[in-house]
Amino acid sequence: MHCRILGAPVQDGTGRKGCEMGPSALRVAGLVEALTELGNTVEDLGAVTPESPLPVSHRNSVLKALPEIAAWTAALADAAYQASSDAMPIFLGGDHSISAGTVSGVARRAAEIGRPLFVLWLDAHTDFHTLDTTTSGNLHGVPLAYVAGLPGFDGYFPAVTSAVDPKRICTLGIRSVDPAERIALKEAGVLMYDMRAIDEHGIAPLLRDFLARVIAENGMLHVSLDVDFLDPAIAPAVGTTVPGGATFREAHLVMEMLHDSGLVTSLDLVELNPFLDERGRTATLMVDLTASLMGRRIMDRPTRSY
Ligand code: 4U7
Ligand code: MN
Ligand code: MN
Ligand code: MN
Repeated sequence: MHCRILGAPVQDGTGRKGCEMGPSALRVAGLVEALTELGNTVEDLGAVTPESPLPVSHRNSVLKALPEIAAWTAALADAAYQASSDAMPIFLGGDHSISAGTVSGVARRAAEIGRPLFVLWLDAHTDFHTLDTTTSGNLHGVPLAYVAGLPGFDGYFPAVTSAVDPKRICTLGIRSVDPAERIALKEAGVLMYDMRAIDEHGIAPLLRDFLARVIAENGMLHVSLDVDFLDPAIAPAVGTTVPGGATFREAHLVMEMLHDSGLVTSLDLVELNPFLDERGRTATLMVDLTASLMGRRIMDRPTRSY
């Protein structure tokens, strides 16, 4: 596989500083080396440059850094579209607001190729607020609603040229959903596997069902991995910890199954806040999970043939 690494040192989408250092920490933890060792070729394109923010005001007065995040979204959408022409882009956040740009860019690419784009959202949260419904004002809580084409972003964020069909979105690991998101998710028909579903059924059959849907439609698959998908006990370096997250093995199993499926065409590694880490353990775990997604395995056999 040919991988293109793009840094997105964005932190204005959260209430807390530090995500700007995410791309550096992932590089220091050996991301490029791990990918290369697995036989991939890697092109590190460095950091994406945001466009200049244009002043805007919005009726929701709690919104933070709207011009800045809109400017990043435009630049990242372009970069993602370019980088996905003939390689697998890996986007290093930065907070989760970067996915407004990365997913819309790869969605434009998928539309051009003529294949549907599916999105696997690995997160404690659903990030399904609109600019009107967010009560925290932190724009890392809106990217999934934006790429799904929900109304209210027009005139603030770049127009979405190819929205992702909400029925092709699967959120996995969910354990924190705000009331407005709950309503919007149901209305849109997003596939939601919360932590209870994982507890009751095990994570493998849930993921297998979703992957079967991607295969059935010959889809492309974007994976967006938020650090807070993981249990805070194993991944402390995130501003929005929620107890009861995915275990070490659940997370690796997801990545191993994704590798064996051969379906993943792009990846976000987001929300890592190195300032909150303990001796680099979260950065290292994110790199190890990426390695599992790219083919590192315990024994030399697939987890299941697809
Ligand atoms: B993340 C939240 F209120 N929903 O809107 C909000 F719970 O990218 C959290 O998943 C958003 O980390 C979390 O602020 C965004 C909150
Ligand atoms: Mn998130
Ligand atoms: Mn989250
Ligand atoms: Mn978070």
